[in-house]
Amino acid sequence: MSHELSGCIRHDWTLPEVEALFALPFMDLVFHAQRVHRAHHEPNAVQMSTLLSIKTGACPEDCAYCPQSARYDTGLAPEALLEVSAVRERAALAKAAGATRFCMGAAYRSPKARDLRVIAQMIREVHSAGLETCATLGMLTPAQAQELKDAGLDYYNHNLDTSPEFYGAIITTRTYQDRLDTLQAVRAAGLKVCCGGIIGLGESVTDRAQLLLTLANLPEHPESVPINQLVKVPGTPLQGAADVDPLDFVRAIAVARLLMPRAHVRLSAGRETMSDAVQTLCFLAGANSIFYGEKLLTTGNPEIERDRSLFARLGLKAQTPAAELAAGETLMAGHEEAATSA
Ligand code: SAM
Ligand code: DTB
Ligand code: SF4
Repeated sequence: MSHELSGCIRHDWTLPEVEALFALPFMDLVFHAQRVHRAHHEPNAVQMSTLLSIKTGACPEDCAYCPQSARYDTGLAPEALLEVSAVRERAALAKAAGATRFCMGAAYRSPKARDLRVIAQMIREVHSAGLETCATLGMLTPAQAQELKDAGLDYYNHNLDTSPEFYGAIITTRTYQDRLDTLQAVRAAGLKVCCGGIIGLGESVTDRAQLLLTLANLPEHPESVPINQLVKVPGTPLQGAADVDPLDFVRAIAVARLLMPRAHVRLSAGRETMSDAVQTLCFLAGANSIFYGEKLLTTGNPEIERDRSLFARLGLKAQTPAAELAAGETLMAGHEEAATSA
């Protein structure tokens, strides 16, 4: 079998290799993605994260897709940092609904010291409620990443969003290198990395390949790779962006799975307008994580009942962090045996 389809953990992907994966016949690509998925993960388990916007809007950055940038009139009412007690309540509701991870998002370029202290307290509360914790607060220094780690943060989300080449057409207020520096600070603090991007910004297939290749060629693969479909928000520069062919979105999920076999690939923003059948293809192509709950940060997400019914129809179940660990160990043991006996 060719090297690209082997499911090995690699950090030396080349652009022609990744473009070749995108160019495979759809059935071959999805078949191999599912095969690699099964070698590393419980096939019918999906990790569930709930998002909460803890500080909304009035962001100084100019990300062309984002409803929270102060530069675009999207009709969004800005909100100050939430009280810790409000976050505690929302986390308890998310846990009761079945989420295992709680992700707090803030519309910052980077957090201020005073706000970070409050957020550290939020993290302690969410952690003690028995949820995994995740935060996405913009750029971090190594010291800030360490402060979050010390508060009990498990994951930090910071996306590359698109290819280095296309990035400048989407964001001008910070560089690709700024993003890579934050990812390095997050890793150095011992946090798990959640890092992915957006499909539907007007990027080419080569840009998609470059994004996924950049993620896979990081010193360590992110534990979690969110693949967002652009949510077109009126008032943003990308409100009129062309629709993504749903099958091309599925291809991006499949390539992410093949490049980063052990990562949780998250079918992220965009599910609300996606049919159950396309979501099913995404799961078949190796997605094994979702955002769960009626809202993302400021835009909609499928109703809990719709997700419950889809999971029931597909025989999917929510993955607990303990089961995830156990499955990883069992599957890896099998994999290593297979590798040594081959
Ligand atoms: N402000 C912080 C930052 O950008 O680093 C954290 C929050 S920001 C909203 C997190 C991510 O959400 C972005 O990097 C982008 O990938 C995603 N996102 C934002 N708006 C989106 C949209 N309209 N459609 C899809 N994804 C979006
Ligand atoms: C990610 O990759 N997607 C989430 C999360 N990380 C923070 C955010 C999606 C935001 C969609 C637009 C909104 O709801 O504001
Ligand atoms: Fe601000 Fe993050 Fe939105 Fe960019 S994506 S405008 S940094 S909230």
